[in-house]
Amino acid sequence: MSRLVVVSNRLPSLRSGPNVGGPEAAAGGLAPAVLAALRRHAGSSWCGWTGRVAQDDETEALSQRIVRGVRFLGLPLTKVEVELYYNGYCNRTLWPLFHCFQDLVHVRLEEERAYRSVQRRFASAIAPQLRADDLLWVHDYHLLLFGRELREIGWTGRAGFFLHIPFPPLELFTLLADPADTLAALLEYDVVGFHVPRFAENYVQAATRLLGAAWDGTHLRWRGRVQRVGAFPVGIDLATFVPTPADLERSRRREVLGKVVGDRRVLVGVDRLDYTKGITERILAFEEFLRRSPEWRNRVVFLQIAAPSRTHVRAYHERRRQVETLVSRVNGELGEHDWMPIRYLYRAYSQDFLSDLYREADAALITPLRDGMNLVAKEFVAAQDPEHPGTLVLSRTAGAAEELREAVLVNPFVQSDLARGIHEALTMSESERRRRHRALFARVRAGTAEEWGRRFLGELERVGRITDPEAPAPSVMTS
Ligand code: ADQ
Repeated sequence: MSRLVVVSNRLPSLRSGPNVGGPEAAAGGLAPAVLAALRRHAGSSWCGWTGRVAQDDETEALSQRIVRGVRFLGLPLTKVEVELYYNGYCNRTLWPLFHCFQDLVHVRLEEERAYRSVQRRFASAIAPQLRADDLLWVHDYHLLLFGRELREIGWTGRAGFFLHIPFPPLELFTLLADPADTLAALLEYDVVGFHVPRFAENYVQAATRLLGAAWDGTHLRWRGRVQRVGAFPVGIDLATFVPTPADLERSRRREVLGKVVGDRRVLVGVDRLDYTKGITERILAFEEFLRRSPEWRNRVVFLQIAAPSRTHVRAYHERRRQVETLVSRVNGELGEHDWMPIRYLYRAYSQDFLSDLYREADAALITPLRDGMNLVAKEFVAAQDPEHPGTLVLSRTAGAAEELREAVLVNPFVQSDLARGIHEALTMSESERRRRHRALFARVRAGTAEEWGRRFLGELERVGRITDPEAPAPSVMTS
């Protein structure tokens, strides 16, 4: 079996010890899914930024640690790189643009240059570690150009790329300074994967319209390159969330929430604090629900947990202030001396705690404005007590909605529709909740994190680096 080399912007936080048992991510996400794949391939490595800010002359140093058979190769970034590449081009240009937040996008050529040069530096640090028959799996929007940098150094092995966020429609993608060049770089990968077909379609449309690439339903062909494009929906590690009999007993006694909310119903929201997650819109919808359905006052609590994220980017601390102002206004206007409608916590919690919380809540409000997938939705489904399941209220605009069709689907841009979803969740009969949960759980179980890695790497192993000598070499079109 080939070795697997994963490259992502950040390495997971490496903690080892008797009670931790290996590396984990501070706030869930892709790490468990990627680690499951790495452990199946002996001699594998994961390369990425350590999170440490280095001095200018330290950037060549590659740190190495081996944890449970996986080699972690850490690359430092300088202060300037963190500002221009990470806070700048990644999180002020690509993140809002790919999520269709056009008003928040800024494009600075200096930041774009830093984005290129970090990927060139990553490629030259990682290339000496690669063997010709390795499988290279590159993750996310931070590394769109990395494959081309490696090819320029001369590495010709099999390389796949997975985008964890949406790929935007053409009109938005063309706001990048050089969209055709970004696509040409992406075409250096042998397999490109997205969560759902909709994003793959956007990518194919951009490649065919801007580059003149040819599409046959599974492969793009351009200048001798043949690329497999597909949808590979990410899943979760079931064992972390599916309850044991002891978990069920505790949650039936409501050990986590009982003391805090009494016998009131609980709606829960769990997100990174990010403007794409629709937290302010959700609070406004909850307010509308309480104003329209006064019989629910003092009978329901909305618990929103928001993990700090990208705190050095202005849009994020502005959003944090907005959330805090809104929570305090709604609590002040609608609360009673013995009831706070909203409990808001700005911190990260362990997955075990979240799992208990999901199970004790009556419904989850997972209402991002846009989201590649949204793993919290799947975690909530997996954590439920099948006899007394809670209800999932989910945005139509999250990738997860393509699979989790039995959720209460809402349009997060329409406040009254969200308020309607909250009402539906709180008044749904137990038999209907059970019926929906059975269907949702079957889907979550069929598409685990492990299955996602197996499918993507299966394609990468099959396709290999095929070139197509017959393919014409169309000129670059700019429309
Ligand atoms: P994220 O935008 O981070 O991921 P999501 O998929 O929901 O979004 O993953 C978040 C993870 O962080 C979950 O595992 C969740 O449990 C955890 N988390 C969130 N809030 C937390 C908190 N307060 N404390 C502790 N843990 C918390 C990106 C894309 C998504 C895509 C994933 C994976 O934006 O669309 O689903 O990658 O591909």
